Amino acid sequence: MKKVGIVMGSDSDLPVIQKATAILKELAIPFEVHVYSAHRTPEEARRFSVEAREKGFGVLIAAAGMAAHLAGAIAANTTLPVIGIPCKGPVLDGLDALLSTVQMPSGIPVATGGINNGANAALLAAEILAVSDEALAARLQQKREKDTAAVLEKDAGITARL
Ligand code: RP5
Repeated sequence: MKKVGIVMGSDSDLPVIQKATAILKELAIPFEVHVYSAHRTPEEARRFSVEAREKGFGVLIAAAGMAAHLAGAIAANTTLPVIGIPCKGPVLDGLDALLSTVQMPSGIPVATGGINNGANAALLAAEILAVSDEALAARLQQKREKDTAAVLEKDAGITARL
């Protein structure tokens, strides 16, 4: 099975990444996580993305905050799909990272999710892999049904709480 490669610009992004890895574990999708920065360790970030396809990755997730060019820098060196997670920073609340990640010039796409939304990045990665993996598609469907049931359970109990 293809792996999901996760890169974060700093270990301070870990809480966002943990939301993604929890879902990948739930769906039994193999993954690797690395701390590579587009500006602090550009050579390691470049090498990882250049070698990603031959190392068995099927989708890459890149999470970074502030002037967040990591996802674009990763996408520049691979034709694997890259999902960007803009991370919330201390000054502009993640709007800086959102615009830096989502506004890729034509030719190098980055599928950008919501600010700090590690969960949706993992789900989208799973959906991409499930295009050619029937067993994973079935696990995704089961998870969707379980998540729907959890919301309906909240609906059933909401009046009693008021
Ligand atoms: C980015 O700068 C990282 O992705 C992180 O979100 C932000 C701050 O990094 P630290 O100063 O916490 O290492 O490169």
